[in-house]
Amino acid sequence: MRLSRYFLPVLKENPSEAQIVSHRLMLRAGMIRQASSGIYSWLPLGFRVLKRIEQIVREEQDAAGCLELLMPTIQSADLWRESGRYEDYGKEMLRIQDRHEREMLYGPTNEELITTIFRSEVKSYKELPKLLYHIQWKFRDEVRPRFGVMRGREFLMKDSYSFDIDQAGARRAYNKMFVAYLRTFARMGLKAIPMQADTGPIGGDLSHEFIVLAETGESGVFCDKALVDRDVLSQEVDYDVDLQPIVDSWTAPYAATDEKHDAARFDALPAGQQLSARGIEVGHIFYFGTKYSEPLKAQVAGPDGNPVTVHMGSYGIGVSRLLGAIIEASHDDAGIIWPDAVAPFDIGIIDLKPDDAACASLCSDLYGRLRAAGREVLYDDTADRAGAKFATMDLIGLPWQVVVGPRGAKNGVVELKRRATGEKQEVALDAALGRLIPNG
Ligand code: 5CA
Repeated sequence: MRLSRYFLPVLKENPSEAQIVSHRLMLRAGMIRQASSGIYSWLPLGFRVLKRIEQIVREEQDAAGCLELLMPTIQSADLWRESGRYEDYGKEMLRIQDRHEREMLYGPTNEELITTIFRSEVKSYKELPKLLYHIQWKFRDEVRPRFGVMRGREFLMKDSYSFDIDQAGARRAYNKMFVAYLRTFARMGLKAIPMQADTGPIGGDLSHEFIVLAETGESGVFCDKALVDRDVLSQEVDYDVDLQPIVDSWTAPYAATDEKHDAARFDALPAGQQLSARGIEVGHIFYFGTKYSEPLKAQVAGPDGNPVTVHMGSYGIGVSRLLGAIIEASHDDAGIIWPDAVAPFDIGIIDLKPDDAACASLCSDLYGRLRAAGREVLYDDTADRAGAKFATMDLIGLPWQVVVGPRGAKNGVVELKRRATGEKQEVALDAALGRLIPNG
């Protein structure tokens, strides 16, 4: 993408409404704009990151055997009356009337709707287990929408739902999601720690929140330091085997959010192992047995032909919130530092003198070859000052920068900069391509 043709409205000044660094940087980098309180438009750069995050979430759900579908954002109030949650949900639920004065709502979550799909279509225990998910916008009329996409009113969530014949089956589903979540967040360069958590309006008695440690996090958390630097991705996961040992290895050390904090257990840890911090909840998984299947009559015929009420769980990831969490975890004074796996572009090319023939020709050659090799490139071919170009490139945080000036261009040399470390190297064009094209 040539920057001259792109839409990247960067801000030089810090927007006054943004209290935390991720919100500030997302506005400054031209990723989002507020449409109304807690509701955002996603501009091209932000939308690219959102799509990449969504894709990682999708790949890990698919790998765990979860099937993607898509339910609507608007739901019928009657459905929620059936489960008994219509009144309970209170003011957080956005209630709407259609032209026939039928009561509708903008879904804050989908337990009810998925359960009715299940009960209409699945009749026998032989069709179980089933794990279904979608990635869809939600609306919660939060009392205090704040911190940009971190606590929005409209936000993108991945929510999965499991259906099993009994509690043991539901536990297997829970464990699959537990392990899939560890992998999902690790692939985005995040250290997310599963912690015992309160179940809130979703309900049930088993739940874990996945927490990214950050000073600006809204939750107070307590955990054993041993959980912080664990390697997650080096081993392949076979979702067909019993995952309980992996889950146990994560849940044995102490980790809880403040609502579930057990001071006695925490204080029993050696002082050097105690970590009391703040964190961002990027995922939350629940087992709630028959809380929804009972009132909504989601039953299948069991092996003896008698009806059995299915056991369920639900599993959420804050897809749009993850952008904020990643930026909180990965930035410096100059701007965002995107982990390679979620960066909006892999490489930024800075042409320091686009009206110089040698510069322009080397840049377009480089641009063409990188793109031919499947790399995503943002090519700054604008007539801006060098200082402004460097500042923008640092602000938007692409993992690699290639700087091309007239002197280097004459000799076929470019400067390669790794955004994360700031390390710079003058290299010949072919050597740069070698670094920038994996297995190239
Ligand atoms: N039905 C269940 C699981 S699918 C559920 O709704 N869980 S939840 O309430 O915990 O939400 C799932 C995830 O959505 C949270 O872990 C959080 O990462 C994200 N989330 C919740 N509220 C907001 C919000 N206001 N803004 C941005 N993300 C949010």
